[in-house]
Parts: sequence; C-alpha cells; structure tokens
Amino acid sequence: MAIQKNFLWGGAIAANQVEGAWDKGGKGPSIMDFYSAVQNGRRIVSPEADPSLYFPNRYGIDFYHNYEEDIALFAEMGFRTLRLSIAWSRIYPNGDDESPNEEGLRFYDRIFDCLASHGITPVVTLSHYETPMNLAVKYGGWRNRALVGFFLRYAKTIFERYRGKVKYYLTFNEINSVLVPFGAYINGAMLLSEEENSLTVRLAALHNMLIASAEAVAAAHAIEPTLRVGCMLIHTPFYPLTSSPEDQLAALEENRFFNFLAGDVQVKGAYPFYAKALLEKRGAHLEISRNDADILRHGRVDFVSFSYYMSSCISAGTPKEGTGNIIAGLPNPTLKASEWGWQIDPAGFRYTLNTLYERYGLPLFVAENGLGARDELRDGKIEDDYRIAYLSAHIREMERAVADGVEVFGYTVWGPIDLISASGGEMSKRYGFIYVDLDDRGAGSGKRIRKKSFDWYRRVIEAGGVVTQERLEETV
Ligand code: BGP
Repeated sequence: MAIQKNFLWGGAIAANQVEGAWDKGGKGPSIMDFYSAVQNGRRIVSPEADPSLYFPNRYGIDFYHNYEEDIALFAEMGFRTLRLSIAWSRIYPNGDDESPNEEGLRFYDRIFDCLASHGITPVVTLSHYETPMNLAVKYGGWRNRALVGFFLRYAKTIFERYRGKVKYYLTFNEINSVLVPFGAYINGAMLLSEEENSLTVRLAALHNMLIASAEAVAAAHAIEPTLRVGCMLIHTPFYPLTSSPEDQLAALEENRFFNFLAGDVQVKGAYPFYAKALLEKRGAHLEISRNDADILRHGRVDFVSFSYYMSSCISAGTPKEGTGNIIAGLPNPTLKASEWGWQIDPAGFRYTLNTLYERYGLPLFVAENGLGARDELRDGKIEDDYRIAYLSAHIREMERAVADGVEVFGYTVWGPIDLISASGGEMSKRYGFIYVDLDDRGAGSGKRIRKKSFDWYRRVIEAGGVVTQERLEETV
C-alpha cells in the first residue's frame, strides 16, 4: 500500500503562536499573552509587575495582518491542508461572555475563504494552549467544571458558524500534556504554585477537558452529521531502557499514563481498566459519576490525531530526568538529540503509527512533526539541510507504516512558517520552510524568506512522498 493521492499534506500552526494582534478586533487576552519569553524564565506574570518583560505571543509573526501572503506561500508548496486553531478569546473575549464577538468570527470567515480559494482544506483545533485569561483568573482554569459549559458554548458557535466551510475539527491540542507539570498552565490554564501543581489537580483538569471534548463531539455530530472530530494527543513513546522485565513493566505503565490514558477515553468512550489503580499508585484518586460515564460514551471521536517529535526511555530503577524541556524520561543511548534535547527517532514514528492504529483502529492524522533548530541567514539564504534530513527520515517511516497497512489520511508539519515556540517563547527555535525575519524580542522586518526546505517540501507533496520523489529523481 502507498500513500493515497488525496492524502492531506500540509502544515500546522496555532493562533497564539502566529496571529499577534492580541488586543485587536475585540480579542480578549489568553493565557499565552501573559507568558513571558524564555529569557525571563518563561514566567507567568502580569506585565504591570515588570515592564521590562517581553510577551512574545502577543505579537506572534503578525499572521493576523499577513495571512493572505502566508497562505499564498503555503499554496505555492502545494498544501492540501492547513491545521490551524481558532483563538477562543477572539470569539469569546472573556470566555464566559453570553454572546460571541462578531469581528472575531469574521476574521476566521476570511481565513477559511482564503484557504478555499487556494483549495486548502482546514483542520481546526478548538483549543490550542490558548484558554481566555479570565477563565484562569476568575475560575481557576480547567479544574473548574464551569469551563465545560463555556467551552461547549464556544464550540457550538464555531460548528454552526463555519458549517460548510470546515469539516475537520480537533477538540484540545495535546490533551494529555495536562498530566505533566509543564501542562498545568499552558494546557490546564491553572495558575498554580509548585506545591499546588499536583497530579490530583491536573487529573481533575484532564477529566473536565475530556468531558468538554466528548460534549463537543456529540454537539458537532448533532449540528452537522458530516463533521469529523478528532482527539489530539502528544505521543512520545517510552521504551524500556534495558531488556529487563522490570523495565518492560515500567515502560508499559509510563506509556499507559502519558500516551494512552486520554486517548483511550476519547476513542473508547470510557476510562480504561488500568486507570484507577495506576492513578492511585501515583497518588491521585479518580471517581467517575454515572452521568459523566454517559457523556464520555456518547462523545467518541471519529479519528485520532497526534503530535510526534521524539521518543524517550524509562527504567524501573532509575528516576526520570529531563529528556527535552517538556517530557521527563531517560536519554536513549542509541539516539541523537536536537539542541533542545528532543531525541530524534524516525523509526519511532513508524512504531507510533502502528501502535496507535493497532490500539484504536481509527484513521490517523499526523497533526505535528518537525524539527526546531537555529537557522542562519547567509546572503539572504537559509540552507536547512538538517530539517530536510529530519523530515525525509520521518516521512519515509510514515510511508513504511502505510505499507504496513496503517490508515493515515494526513500529515501536517509543525510550524511551516517560523513562529513563537510553545515551550520557550523563542523565535530562534525555528521549524519553518519559510523564514520570518524576527528575533526573540520581536525585532526585525517580519519579512518572509523561502528556505531550501521550501522547494524540497513542494516536491515531496507533488510526488506524494519522499520515496516516490526519490524514485522520480532517479528516472529523470
Ligand atoms: C507542541 C505544541 C505546539 C508546538 C510544538 C513544538 O507541543 O502543540 O504548539 O509549539 O509542540 O514545541 P516548541 O514550540 O516548544 O518547540
């Protein structure tokens, strides 16, 4: 089996990392607008507290004003899809407003029309690390059940407004990242001190998000039965560090906790058999009411999407350390890592595609994959061969997974245009095929420049894959 002709090749972005215009068009502030840049230790603060702090997500790459030019560049590469998010606080500025902000709705009308004019299919994330700030401050974020109702109101507004324009939705970006301390703020919208940031609190947030996701899936199907709604999971496979049976068991448990728990609920409509014991072992208690069990059962997703950047290792005897700046695990002695410590593992991508398809049996959509690296602009050019190498190796493994029989219907490279990094808030951790002339403090012309990888990806899409492209080149 080979990749299908109608495969959704493209790229993925998030509103808070590209749009800027944080206080324009009636938009309210989101949690990311109060997340300072990495030079400030990526702290969450009120800007009034320290005027020297810089908040990069407020300005992004000004996609808000440049979207036509940027989408035209995506079209030039032959994108069939763009995964993008809607900024919740552009639609409901405070999150708990009674009615939506028409100007915000009109902005996305223009975006979807522009995409349609280029024949690009949107895949829309409803919540990509950008909960309205008011919901964090006034309600304590996702640990408060009240957010379920606010999210549902927002989701219904979107499904109704863009009926006929958008077919594919994802509810929460990387929903399972709320299980790790890093996710408490950016995903759970919870302003917690280190002591308060316990698994019990994060689990309560995850549960409310799972309920909100299930309610949104059911609402989407009721509003328009042809809508397809997926979950979006951060997937970092944990390998046993050694061949010892104890390490196998440790990896089994870590994979269940981080990689599978949320997806099991979203796909199967119920908490898995292992959930209670596993969570209790880690000090968190789970009690599911009959009403919640019903909601989860009736809100099962139509497909599974995920991000894949790296893998990690786990061992029964050794405590986890940081491999990468988000996920704790142990370094794999057989792999190299990016400058940010993310271990590069293309074969792990094939392994992940097979694992997820075997477990869920639903079509897969690769919502994020890519390499964050420092690019150097020399004589107006960027020769990003390292990015081409990373992506070629991963796409080749996806082709192998498809040959294994895995059903994948789309692949979106993270950050096809340079954008603000989620974990660090830097511009200098770049993922794009398109360079954006801005530095970590937002200084620069904002000019867009095609990198070497731009034409490479255009040819991959045209040929329908890396292997096919190589074959074509051999015959030329
Ligand atoms: C994922 C997020 C994205 C994105 C990406 C790269 O976790 O969904 O928003 O930013 O990772 O991460 P970073 O920007 O930290 O390099």
